[in-house]
Amino acid sequence: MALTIQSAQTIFSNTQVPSPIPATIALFDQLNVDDQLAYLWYAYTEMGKTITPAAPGAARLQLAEGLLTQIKQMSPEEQTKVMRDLASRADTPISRSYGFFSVNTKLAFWYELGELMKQGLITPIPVGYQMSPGVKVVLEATQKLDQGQQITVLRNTVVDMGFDTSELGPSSYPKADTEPAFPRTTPVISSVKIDGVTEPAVLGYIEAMNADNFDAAIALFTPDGALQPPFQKPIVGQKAIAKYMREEAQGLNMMPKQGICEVQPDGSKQLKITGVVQTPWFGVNVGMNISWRFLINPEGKIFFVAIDMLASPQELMNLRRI
Ligand code: 45D
Repeated sequence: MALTIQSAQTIFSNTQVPSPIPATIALFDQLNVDDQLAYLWYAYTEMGKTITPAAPGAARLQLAEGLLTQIKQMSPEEQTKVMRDLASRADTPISRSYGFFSVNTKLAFWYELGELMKQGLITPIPVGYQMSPGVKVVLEATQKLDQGQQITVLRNTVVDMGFDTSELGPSSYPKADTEPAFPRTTPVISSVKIDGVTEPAVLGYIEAMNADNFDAAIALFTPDGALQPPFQKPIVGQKAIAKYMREEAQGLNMMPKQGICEVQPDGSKQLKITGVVQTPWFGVNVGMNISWRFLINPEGKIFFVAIDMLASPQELMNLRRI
């Protein structure tokens, strides 16, 4: 029987618990634009009391510099309009340029805006803004999340801002191959040990990812293989996965802890592994509880892997099918 991505997506689905992250983002989506900006500002500054992202490197900031320079020169009213346009995904030149940024450049752009706000060079919240009760509801929902989930909410809202450029064709902005590298914060883990798992493709995958060796990781996939990031559709094919990894998987520390492996009648294997991932933005200060669900074909190649954010630390133990 041929493996399909559709059936692969459902492996171990009965061990999964719905994540509170989409529920929080759904509440956020219902806010009006000013409330969204205010929510993000409060959430970011509140979070900043315990954890702050690492400053993006100069090479990364340079990609956002053109926009930042323009915004710095604007009046407070114009600055507010730019932020409203970004949050409402309006079709403006700035909102388009932002839409072409990679995920990490979008984050770097907002990081720098935040710094400029602290220095008083940019207005954080529209003048005369009055908070609506809805903002409090979303803030309270956010406080119940763990830190890994909170930074995921922030990241996803930042990614969704700006004009949707996916239908516009390529832009002149540097992307993919020219993505600046993230410096690694902790030493590379050279030998991977996962309780209950000896599958070479899985161990090799983690080892390669922890060294940013994406070519080695990609070589473990079948040509039609797929990778499904949290809350996203599967990315299909080695080339597309490689591009995604260069853009979004640099500098991640992956620390799988335990897993199970079930061999199927056709010789394929289904594995579920849970553990912790650290992003270079927050280093060792924030651990994200995640799972990997692998489908390995009878030849030992990765046909499918899904990465899911866990709802709670208890879910790290949710490996067996009921
Ligand atoms: O004024 O095996 C606001 C894959 C607006 C690869 C702001 C993976 C208001 C395969 C925006 C709030 C990648 C899928 C200011 C594994 C305002 C694989 C500023 C998983 C100033 C395991 C906000 C990787 C700012 C994972 C600056 C799960 C916010 C990675 C900054 C997860 C937020 C990474 C930042 C995450 C968030 C990174 C920097 C969740 C970073 C989050």
